[in-house]
Amino acid sequence: MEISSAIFDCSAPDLDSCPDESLPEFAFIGRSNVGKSSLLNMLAGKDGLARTSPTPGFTKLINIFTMNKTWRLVDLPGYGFAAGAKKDSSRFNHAVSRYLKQRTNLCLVFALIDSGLEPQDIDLEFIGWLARNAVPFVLVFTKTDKVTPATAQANIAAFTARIAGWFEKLPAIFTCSATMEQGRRELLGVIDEAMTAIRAEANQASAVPEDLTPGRKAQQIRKKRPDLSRPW
Ligand SMILES: Nc1nc2c(ncn2[C@@H]2O[C@H](COP(=O)(O)OP(=O)(O)OP(=O)(O)O)[C@@H](O)[C@H]2O)c(=O)[nH]1
Ligand SMILES: [Mg+2]
Repeated sequence: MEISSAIFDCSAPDLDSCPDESLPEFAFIGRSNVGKSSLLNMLAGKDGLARTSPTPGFTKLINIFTMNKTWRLVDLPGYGFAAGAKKDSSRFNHAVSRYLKQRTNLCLVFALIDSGLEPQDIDLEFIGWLARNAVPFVLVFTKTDKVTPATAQANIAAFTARIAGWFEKLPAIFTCSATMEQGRRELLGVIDEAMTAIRAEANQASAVPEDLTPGRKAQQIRKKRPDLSRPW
């Protein structure tokens, strides 16, 4: 998929300040500093679109970008970093939790994990939370340029072994390096596939038989999250 336009929409402090739910959204989540904003820029093909920093906890708002005028990328604040000393560092932003649980046009989450680290409790805990809340996600192991392929593979295998029992079918796994532009085609492919499925769903909805009562018709075409049994 080509990205012909990538535009910053807004920074929202909470769910209620997010724009209307008219466009499908794909969001990046993961520990502070894992590379969410960098990956967003790499997919958008636009350096500096989302602001990146070596300082953990840099992204503090829900930052929303519109791609090709038809779908959005959403850069979320990370978890695992607390600016206030007394805050529980494993708690992630309340706004992020509401966004992930309630945003009806949220199509898919890219859950980012550092490929250079052995499984971290905080990531395992977060993936468990996504699973319990039925948030559709794929796993993306980041910064592959910083480690040998063997190390990355060992860390990925160890991580998936820890979470395997939580799912009937493991979520899809991808790797990426924003520095080397690795993984771009595959991740844009996931979005492309999701958009195709959404369009097909919309077409089906518009083919709802005319003889239904208006209430039933509305029920059938109401926006809903995509079916979790999709191939990814
Ligand atoms: N070597 C390498 N460095 C990366 C990669 N992706 C991100 N970084 C660096 O990691 C640091 C954090 O990147 P960000 O994209 O800001 O991370 P983030 O997850 O958005 O961080 P927060 O907003 O703080 O949650 C920056 O210094 C990036 O340059 C990568 O693929 N390879
Ligand atoms: Mg960021």
